[in-house]
Amino acid sequence: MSLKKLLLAALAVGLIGGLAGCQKKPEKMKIAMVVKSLGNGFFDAAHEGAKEAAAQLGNVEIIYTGPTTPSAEGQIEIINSLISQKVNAIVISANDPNALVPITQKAMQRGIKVLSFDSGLAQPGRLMQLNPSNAELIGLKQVQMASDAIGGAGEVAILSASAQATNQNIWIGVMKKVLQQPEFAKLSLVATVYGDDQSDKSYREAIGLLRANPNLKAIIAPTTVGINAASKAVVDEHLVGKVFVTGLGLPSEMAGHVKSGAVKEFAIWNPIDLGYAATYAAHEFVTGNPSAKPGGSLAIGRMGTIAIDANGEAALAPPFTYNKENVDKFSKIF
Ligand code: RAM
Repeated sequence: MSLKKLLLAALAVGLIGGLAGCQKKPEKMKIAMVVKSLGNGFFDAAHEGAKEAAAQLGNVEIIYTGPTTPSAEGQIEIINSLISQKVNAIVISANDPNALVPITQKAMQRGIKVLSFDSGLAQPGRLMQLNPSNAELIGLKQVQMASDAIGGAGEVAILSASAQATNQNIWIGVMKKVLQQPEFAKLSLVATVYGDDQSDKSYREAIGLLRANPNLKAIIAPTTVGINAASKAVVDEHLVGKVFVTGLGLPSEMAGHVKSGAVKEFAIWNPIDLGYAATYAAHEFVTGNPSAKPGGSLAIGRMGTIAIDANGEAALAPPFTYNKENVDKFSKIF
């Protein structure tokens, strides 16, 4: 090669290299996970799953956020700030099915893909709702566990999360229907109270239930925060063996209560898988997968494929039951 050609070649390489150097690295896809409130072990586990999915997908950043107490107002403020940050997607566990719709619609108008998971948004406010499992199954399971714990007869009460929570309200609706079935005719629901997914309020509400209802036999808490607080209340009031707690709990938080005898059985799905699947689903909507729509289906990494129904809802696996035989094993996972 002549000196001239060599110089030209060097110039070309330099130019191309220089141009490449000016080019920005592709931006990371930003997926915000907005939870009901921070400090809830259930959502910490969902966050683990979101991070696992992000690592597998590559080039995804998870922004994990939520209010300090589970309120719609707190989530509205957070969504406003996520709109300014121009995130690509929001996956939210909603504190209210309707109050958040105007703000999530605003987000969607700005091109942000909004999905709800765990606790749903009303259909006009989101593109998809990812349910952990089938609501009918979750409701029936909890009544069945309460009935089994107390020999099929007696007074039961519900200690829920916040009064507007979409998911708990759907399950409570199912439980009330199930209680009408002849099989559960000897169970009577005497009260439904709300601990707002706050440990201290849930504990106070549980103590209130126990003192106001001396014949109470079971507390059903369809919330991981509530079931933990209610179990502690039963122990503190010296009612182990007289009142049984059941519902939805995390094995890591419930192992001690199973051992104390306050709880015989409880159930839950895998919250890590729920956060993982929600993140994959959001990714599919952002990348514009044509089957990311009602009636379509989505590939969700190690969890296979899920179908989206005509209402834009999808559901994962049935809840799993925990008792003294298996709680220790699972308490190491979530
Ligand atoms: C609490 C939250 C969450 C619910 C679980 C079972 O952590 O209320 O939304 O799915 O309980």
